[in-house]
Amino acid sequence: MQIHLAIAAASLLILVACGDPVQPPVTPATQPGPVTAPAAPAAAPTATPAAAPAAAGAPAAPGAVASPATPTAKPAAHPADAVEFKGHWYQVVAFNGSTSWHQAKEACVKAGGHLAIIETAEEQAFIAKLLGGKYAFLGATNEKKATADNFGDDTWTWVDGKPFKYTSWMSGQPNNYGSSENFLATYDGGEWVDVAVEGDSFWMPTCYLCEWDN
Ligand SMILES: [Ca+2]
Ligand SMILES: [Ca+2]
Repeated sequence: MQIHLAIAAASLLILVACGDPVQPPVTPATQPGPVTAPAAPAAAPTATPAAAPAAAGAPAAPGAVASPATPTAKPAAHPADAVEFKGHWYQVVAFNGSTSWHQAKEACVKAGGHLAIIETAEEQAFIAKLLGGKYAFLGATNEKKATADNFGDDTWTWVDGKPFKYTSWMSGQPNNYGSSENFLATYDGGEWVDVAVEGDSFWMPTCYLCEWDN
């Protein structure tokens, strides 16, 4: 009886040893090498130019490197038939009947530009040639500042608010004839005269000159 018990106890010890219930579990931290996500598959092959139709425009010439669009480029404001000089664009707009300087000013603004602002001798020479002797309104006035005996250069401002720096007055002008000449215009050779808002018997406008800065 005691022998049987001893054998049973020994068998139990063997079973316990073989079961090995206290063996420390293998933790992931002890696994050799980090577990990483499977590598992303290689990018799908891009479509060949032949398979991808051009989105717009003519296809690039073979070997040509497509240049990216310039995001800062502003769409042109000037009409297609305006004339360019040093990055500015000009158009002589003729009219029949009476048109006031204010109407001319508004028309240029409505067209996306402004009555011409002449800032250099080069620009003056250009517009004189463009006008070809036509009597045109230009973009300056002294109507806000003028008085009967105050019509000097220092009272004139351009439509953008800047004071005169360069001037191209005709000899004897401005003279504020009749105390009502508060608007800038051109004479035969493109030189400047001060005129009445709709012209008068001495000077009648036949056009105005619009300018666009792009
Ligand atoms: Ca100008
Ligand atoms: Ca005058």
